Amino acid sequence: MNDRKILVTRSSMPPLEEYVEEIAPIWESHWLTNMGAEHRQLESDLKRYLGVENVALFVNGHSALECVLEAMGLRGKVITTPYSFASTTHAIVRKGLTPVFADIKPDDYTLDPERIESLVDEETCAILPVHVYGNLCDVEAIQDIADRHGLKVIYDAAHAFGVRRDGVSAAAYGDASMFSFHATKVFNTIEGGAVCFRDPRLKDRLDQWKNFGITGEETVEFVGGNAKMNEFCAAMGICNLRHLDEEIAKRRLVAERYRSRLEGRAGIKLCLPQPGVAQNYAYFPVVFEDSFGATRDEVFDSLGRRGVFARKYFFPLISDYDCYKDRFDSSETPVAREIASRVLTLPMFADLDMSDVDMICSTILAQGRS
Ligand code: T4K
Repeated sequence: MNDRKILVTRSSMPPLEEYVEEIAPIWESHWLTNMGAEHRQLESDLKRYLGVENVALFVNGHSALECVLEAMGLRGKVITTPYSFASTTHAIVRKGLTPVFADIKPDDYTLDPERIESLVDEETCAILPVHVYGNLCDVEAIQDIADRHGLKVIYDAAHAFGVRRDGVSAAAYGDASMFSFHATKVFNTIEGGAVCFRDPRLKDRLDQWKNFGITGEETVEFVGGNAKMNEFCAAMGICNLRHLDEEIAKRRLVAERYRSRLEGRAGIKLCLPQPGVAQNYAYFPVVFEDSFGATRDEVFDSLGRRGVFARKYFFPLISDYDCYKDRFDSSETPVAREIASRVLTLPMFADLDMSDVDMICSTILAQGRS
């Protein structure tokens, strides 16, 4: 066994000199946070990169999601997916809203529009789907349901930065989309996040919610929190954004190598590329079916013995968490429950060596029947 560890991801970082050059002016200005020059610059860089009019930056993706739910003044039930990271449901619950779980599609693991409509009632105020792994939700079908019932659509796009369909970025769909810029994401600002939104009137509200509800030097109109991105994180984002397309291109080669080794093997299910979608290759999920001959947990353990730390994103299902299991029944979302029990996300980052990809694939295939 070798001592080297291969983790599920590794943060992208710009050349050190580039970052130092970016932060050097801060030693002149002494302006460290509260919407300074780097913050303003990153907002405008993101508008250009994403092709959207409205962006608000946040200290992290989770706070961004909580803030947009609050700033929209939502009350009642929110239809969402249990197949996600804790943040998605926690944001709903922490804002005093009630999550209602709909099942996911078996091919790309995003919210199944056919499962949404029967859950809508007079208390429903919004749909909160997740572009999980960077797979785009069925945005037209979801918007259609929302329009018919007067619901808001807020996307958890934490995984979907850089994803485009027919040239249109994931940020363009619904009333708002939340992106995470956490260290583990395709594009990072160390910690950080953003909301892109349709109604420009939300901009002031979001900026005020993230700054204690302060609306003027002597006026505080809302009970807001503190969720501002600082200048050092914004500077990291400005640098990382310059290298993003190159990073995604490298991730693509890694994904293609995994695919060439694993696709078509009995019992191994991979997400299919979506038509017209330029992916960001954020994650590489593999689902192990019974015909593979080894369970997901057996594969996980065998990789661990080779120093490869894949992750079970997303297991357990959110509705099975200790804090939720008494309120929800995961058997009502059987597809999500099934995928959560069988999925493994393999190491995926721009500089992952092809020889390591080969070793990971060989280790997996050695566990299988064929
Ligand atoms: N919605 C969705 C769908 C999300 O996936 C997330 C976050 C959010 C909302 C909320 O966004 P944020 O508030 O986080 O911006 C990680 C991340 O902490 C979390 O951001 C992410 N989703 C989730 C899927 O993964 P952990 O607990 O698995 O992270 P951790 O510390 O085990 O790190 C995973 C691997 O990443 C490590 O093995 C190595 C690598 N790593 C990690 C860190 C912290 C680095 O290379 N550098 C680093 O600095 O949650």
